[in-house]
Amino acid sequence: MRLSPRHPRFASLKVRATLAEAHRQGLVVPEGLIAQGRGEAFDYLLGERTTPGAGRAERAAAEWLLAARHPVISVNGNVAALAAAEVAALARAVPGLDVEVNLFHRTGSRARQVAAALHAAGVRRVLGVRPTATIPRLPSDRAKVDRRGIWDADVCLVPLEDGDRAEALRALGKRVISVDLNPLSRTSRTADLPIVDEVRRALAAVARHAENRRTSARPPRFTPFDQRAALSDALAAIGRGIRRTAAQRSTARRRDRASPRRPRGTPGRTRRTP
Ligand code: PTJ
Repeated sequence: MRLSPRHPRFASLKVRATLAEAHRQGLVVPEGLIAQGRGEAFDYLLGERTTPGAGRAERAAAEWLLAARHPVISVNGNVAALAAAEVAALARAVPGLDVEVNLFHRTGSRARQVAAALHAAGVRRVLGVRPTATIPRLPSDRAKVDRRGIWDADVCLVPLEDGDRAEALRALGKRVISVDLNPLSRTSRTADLPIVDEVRRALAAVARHAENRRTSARPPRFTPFDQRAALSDALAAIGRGIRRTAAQRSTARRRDRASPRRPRGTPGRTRRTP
């Protein structure tokens, strides 16, 4: 299907086409398309832009990644399909950041496909293709990790995660930074530092902040982050967006009632068809 750049929803349609193609190639699972739909709905409600609250979380995330002993980003099929270039930019901006494949619907061939997408985007070393450790008390394949990566990490950045693993990582004493457009998800509520933003915008912003931060003389540190306030901010942004749209709609309705528009192509009085 050809997409016209003049279509008002071109950007969103392009993302869908990218994911659908990645699904046909086996990189993205069908469940990944459902996840994207859920994410899109929240993004729509958030105004499809980075809210000030998400911006603050992205700045703090850059600081935490730079302060970490061993930061790791976990990459699944959706993230590889949508944001491989942003993952590569982040790996360049944060020295010592390891990039690890981690899949909920794991097969060897999907793990290799994710790694290939990351290499093609410029990530030099990709861990997790052949897992060497298992996170205890986690019944899904997400438990399979790399001893040199997530297993050893003190800070894990987990875009499009599931709540179970976020909990399991925290139980191991790791700091968890999530990226999830749903402020109500268990992942967002479990993470120490939830970023409620679209994954490409979020990773690009964290990379930008990390680049800028590296030139400062002040050593990076684990600045305190108010997780609950961040989630309340996101919910408030959704509420404001809905109220604003509702107000615009009722103003338009009042205007229409005051001066009703004539149907197109009917100058003067309209004739009723018998
Ligand atoms: O590749 P796999 O096998 O590891 O599977 C990946 C998926 C995404 C299918 C798997 O992790 C999954 O089922 O995730 P969930 O439980 O559906 O959660 C995904 C979360 O990410 C949801 O809360 C969505 O709102 C959110 N989300 C979806 N798309 C985006 C997003 N958040 C940010 N940016 C997006 N583009």
